[in-house]
Amino acid sequence: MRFSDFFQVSNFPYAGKFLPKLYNGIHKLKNIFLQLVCVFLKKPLLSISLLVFLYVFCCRVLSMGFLSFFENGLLTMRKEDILNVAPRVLTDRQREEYFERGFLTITDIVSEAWVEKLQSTSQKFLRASASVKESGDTYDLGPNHTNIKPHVRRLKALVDRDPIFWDFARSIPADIAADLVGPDVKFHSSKLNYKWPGAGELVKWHQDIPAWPHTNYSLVTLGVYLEDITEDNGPLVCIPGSQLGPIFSHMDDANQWIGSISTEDLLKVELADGIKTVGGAGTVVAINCRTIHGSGSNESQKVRSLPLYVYSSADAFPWMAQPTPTSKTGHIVRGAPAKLAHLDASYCPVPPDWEKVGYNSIFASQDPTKLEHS
Ligand SMILES: O=C(O)CCC(=O)C(=O)O
Repeated sequence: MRFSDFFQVSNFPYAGKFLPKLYNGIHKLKNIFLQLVCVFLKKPLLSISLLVFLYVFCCRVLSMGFLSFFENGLLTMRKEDILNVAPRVLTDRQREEYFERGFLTITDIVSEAWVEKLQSTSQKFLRASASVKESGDTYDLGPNHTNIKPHVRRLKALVDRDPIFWDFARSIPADIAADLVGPDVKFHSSKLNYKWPGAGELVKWHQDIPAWPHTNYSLVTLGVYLEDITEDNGPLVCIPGSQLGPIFSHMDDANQWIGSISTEDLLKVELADGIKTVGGAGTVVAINCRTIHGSGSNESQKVRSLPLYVYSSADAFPWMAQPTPTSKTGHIVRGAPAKLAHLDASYCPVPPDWEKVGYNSIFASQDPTKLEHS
């Protein structure tokens, strides 16, 4: 009796219909397998390469989880859509580099006239800080601040401090943002970080998005160097490709915000790959909100002043209270407001409720006595 005849005569109720189909399926699979074996014997090199590729692909998908593989590899930032629109100020190569590495150093982009205006407005606020004794809405003061020697770590909500800062936000940085997030650009926030000689201030490794999570990861921070920045006066340091990796928690074991990535998580990051973004006054460093970055201490004799402006695509919306809102947050600075929200499918750690706990600055959140810079 043949195997198929057995099904015909069986008493099993579905034997007549179902089991012969199963038998045929097995038979076809067997044929496919035999054909594959033939191909393997005829073209062993090609077959081995294919198997190795499949093995590596499966390992990667399994180790990342299916969702994060697709979200990190395919779905974030809608790179192709953005690159399909003609750039305003960047080259295609620069835009490609931003998407590949998660950051971009753009030299000679801000005019000397703008650098001078920003510098003199910043100086005005440093002089005015002499009469300020503690941190508040305008200043984050360091421990060495006196009325004779300022130690301002941050000028907060920059665009609300002086119209010059808002005029600048709507000029060249908005064009750069349009080239990196798409033609419809929304202003998010701004601040000016100072690094004083000898103050030993480092900004520890962190990502920006955990402080202000949004529906997508288009957000870009544009840092504008107001002085010539070399390797020793506190340049921003970025880890290439880290925008495609996980978003790390910036809380400690007691679930308190620490504004930096834990020592344990940093073991998973190639810190040695960090690139110091140097350049003359007027250089802009664009950093994607997922890119791991930080900065070393200022070993020079002069203060380093760094205005930072954050933009998103118009279709990115915050899903928690914002830590550093300004009166201009949400303004469309290029293109049109969004009619649809864009959501990148991803997990993102939930920050503290800033409306309840308040936010001072990254310097106040991080403990500068414990440093993980490589
Ligand atoms: O001021 C710096 O060097 C780093 C700034 C920064 O990354 C931040 O404030 O998030």
